[in-house]
Amino acid sequence: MTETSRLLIVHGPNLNLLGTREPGIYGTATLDDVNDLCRAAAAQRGFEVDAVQSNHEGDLVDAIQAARGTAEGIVINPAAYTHTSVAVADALAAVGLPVVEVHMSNVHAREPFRRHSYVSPHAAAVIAGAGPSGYRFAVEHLTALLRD
Ligand code: CA2
Repeated sequence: MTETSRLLIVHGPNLNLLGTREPGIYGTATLDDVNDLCRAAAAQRGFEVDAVQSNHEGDLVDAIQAARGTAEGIVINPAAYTHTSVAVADALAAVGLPVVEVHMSNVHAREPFRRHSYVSPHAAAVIAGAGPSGYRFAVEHLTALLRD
């Protein structure tokens, strides 16, 4: 464990719109609400949280690479890049930190293209369909992995 006991929360494209559009699929919580939820869950377990959101694939890769040495684990909702990005998957593999992948919607009950994830092979766990609470479950699982 590093001295800082930090987690990195990574949010992919369009998740900055949370709480403003498509509440039927993604709920009414904003991205700030989700980050607060992550911070609260992490704090209960003695961890701090850095959160990043980007609509740009390379920025997500940069953030994941930068986690080496600053974070002990990563919670990521890669959003649409889940289904398309070898670059995000390679960055997660390269950084070598434990990863929990989160999707607020149940990607397996939607369009077929959402059933494939380039990220899942690099994840210790995948949580889908639990809405914003999925992030809390992810933080709980990741901190348990890191503590045990
Ligand atoms: O269920 C999830 O969390 C997803 O990762 C969300 C992605 C989607 O491409 C994945 O297949 C599943 C889309 C994120 C878009 O977020 C929005 C939020 C509010 C309004 C519009 C889009």
